[in-house]
Amino acid sequence: MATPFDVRWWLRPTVLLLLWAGLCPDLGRSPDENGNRFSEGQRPSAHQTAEPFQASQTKAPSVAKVDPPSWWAGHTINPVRLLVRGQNLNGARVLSNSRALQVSEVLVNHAGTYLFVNVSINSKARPGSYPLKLITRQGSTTIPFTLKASLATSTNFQGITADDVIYLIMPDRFADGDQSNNTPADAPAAANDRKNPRAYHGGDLRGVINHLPYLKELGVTALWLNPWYDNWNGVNNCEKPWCPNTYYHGYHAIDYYAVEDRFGDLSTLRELVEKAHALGLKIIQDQVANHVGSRHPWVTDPPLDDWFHGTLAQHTVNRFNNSTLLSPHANRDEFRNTLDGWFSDDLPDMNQEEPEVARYEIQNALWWIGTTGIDGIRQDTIQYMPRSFIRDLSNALHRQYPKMWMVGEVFDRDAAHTSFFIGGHRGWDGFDTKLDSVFDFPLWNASLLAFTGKVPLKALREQLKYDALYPDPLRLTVFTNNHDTARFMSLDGATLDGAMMHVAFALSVRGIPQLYYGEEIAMEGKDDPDNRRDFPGGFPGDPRNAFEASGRKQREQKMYEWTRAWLRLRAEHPALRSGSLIDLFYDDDIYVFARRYQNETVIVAFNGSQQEKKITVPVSVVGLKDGATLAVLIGTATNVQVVKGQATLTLPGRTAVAYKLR
Ligand SMILES: [Ca+2]
Ligand SMILES: [Ca+2]
Ligand SMILES: [Ca+2]
Repeated sequence: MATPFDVRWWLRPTVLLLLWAGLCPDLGRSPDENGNRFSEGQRPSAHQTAEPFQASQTKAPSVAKVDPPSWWAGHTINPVRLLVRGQNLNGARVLSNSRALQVSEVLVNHAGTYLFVNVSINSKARPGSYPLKLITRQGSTTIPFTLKASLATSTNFQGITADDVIYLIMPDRFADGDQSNNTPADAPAAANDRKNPRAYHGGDLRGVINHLPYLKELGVTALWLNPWYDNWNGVNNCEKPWCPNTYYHGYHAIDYYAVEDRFGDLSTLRELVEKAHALGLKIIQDQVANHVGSRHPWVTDPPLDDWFHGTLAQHTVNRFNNSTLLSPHANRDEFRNTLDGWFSDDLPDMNQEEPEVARYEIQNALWWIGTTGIDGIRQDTIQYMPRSFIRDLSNALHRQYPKMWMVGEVFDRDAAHTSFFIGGHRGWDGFDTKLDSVFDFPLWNASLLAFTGKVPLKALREQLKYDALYPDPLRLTVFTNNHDTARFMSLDGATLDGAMMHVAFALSVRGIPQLYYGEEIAMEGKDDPDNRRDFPGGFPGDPRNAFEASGRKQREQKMYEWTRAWLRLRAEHPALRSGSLIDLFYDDDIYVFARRYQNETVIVAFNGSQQEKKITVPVSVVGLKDGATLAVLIGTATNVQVVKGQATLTLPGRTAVAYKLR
């Protein structure tokens, strides 16, 4: 297992190289230059430039790509380590022409196709172009590199708290704001087909920008977009029911440093962040450090032999035996399969225990934040990466951006499992992941079951008691649905009033709520990809526009107004955002809790039965005195007087009511 005391870790070739390098006074000390000076016999690593390969190298070097292409002076990561992709790089030396940059620790792979180099940036260096020179015996070329001015910390990198409500957008399915990007030159016509739920539909960043006022008016405060990394533009064909398909969802990156060309470009993304911030909306990037797409150039030509766990031809596939990640009694083979197995045959698993991979991915996370000004990260499939890496990534984010926030997807319905991954406490393995938040899959599951009538309402309270496992339950991300789960309205037992209670619960219980696009108009959709339907009115030629009241059906409008009302209530009452949660009443049909913060108390009541219910709730336990009035904030109920420390609430069937002490 990946513990800090694992002897195998220290026997890894790269670690040996770094240890050895640290003992060698000659390495990394030259101010302007540091090539590979070691004879092959000295190099314990398989990654070093190999002299025998140089003999067969007859052509001049060339550079095709530099990751990252830019960095900042005064950054907490200094030196930054560049990964340069090219040809004929064996034996390369790298030179800096400027005193602002110093290069060291060059490493080239066997094939001469990748070069790593450290670049130390003088803290007083000014923004601008700082090309590096790459020289081999066969010739020389340039490594383009720039220093950027830092974005303002007062308006960017704000992090996410319980004062926020997140709205998840699948960019391809929300709104098409730029039809000119729908047919890239290298894409077959079948890749863009609104009749195929697995093809691109044309949605993009411009579409999100165009609808920022709609989102502001709805009342959410942060947008999480599914990945905007560049994905392959082609179409997969096969004889299976899921073909033809595309990577419209964005989870198969072919370039960790590029924006999907169908969604826009880096300047469109920056425009989105700036315009969102101007409206008080934050932006959350979906990052996927666990794996890349099988069309990534690394897959046929990896930068290092251990860059991935296995190869396209030979790898294990994750059996998703997630409990082996939690259990101290898991056997090594099962544990390693869950960490190292490919998420699917076309999602090569990154090896974060290779220090070069970890460093690459941490820099990549920070590059996106610094370049775009985003406020948070949603980290995909986070549990399938070593807990030491989650910690190192979290620490690196907070070191540079103190408010930065990352939520991890730990898709599991057991709170013992999800709580193991949130930061703020050490697991049995000695690790504190420092992870800011995890999605509350256990509570999502309980809410779906309760509000579709499959379990009694007290099941909500029975789930919430396991908040005892979390260092701070207010940091959980409570969600109603996401792009991987069937929409509420398409579940067995779903009704509009059930969906309304499900949303009201997420917006009033402890934690940071997250809604899924279209939920505010009660969109339907079974499992993936049916749960990713186009937002009505977001696309050219749509028969109606549900972004406007006039384009909504009656039930859509009812859901919209309800959702907006609860969002406003949450914004107006600190108790609903930051308050402690106190159970007041729970049985098969009813759940009533109070949220208390400083002098404010809000009481929220859910009646899951068809009948009106009259219940007596002990409100003296939350400090309400006789003669006080509980005033209705939302819901069709009447104000109530507190008598003898109790309040008798009359709750209409199948709805939620919120009260406030007056
Ligand atoms: Ca488009
Ligand atoms: Ca693309
Ligand atoms: Ca993994």
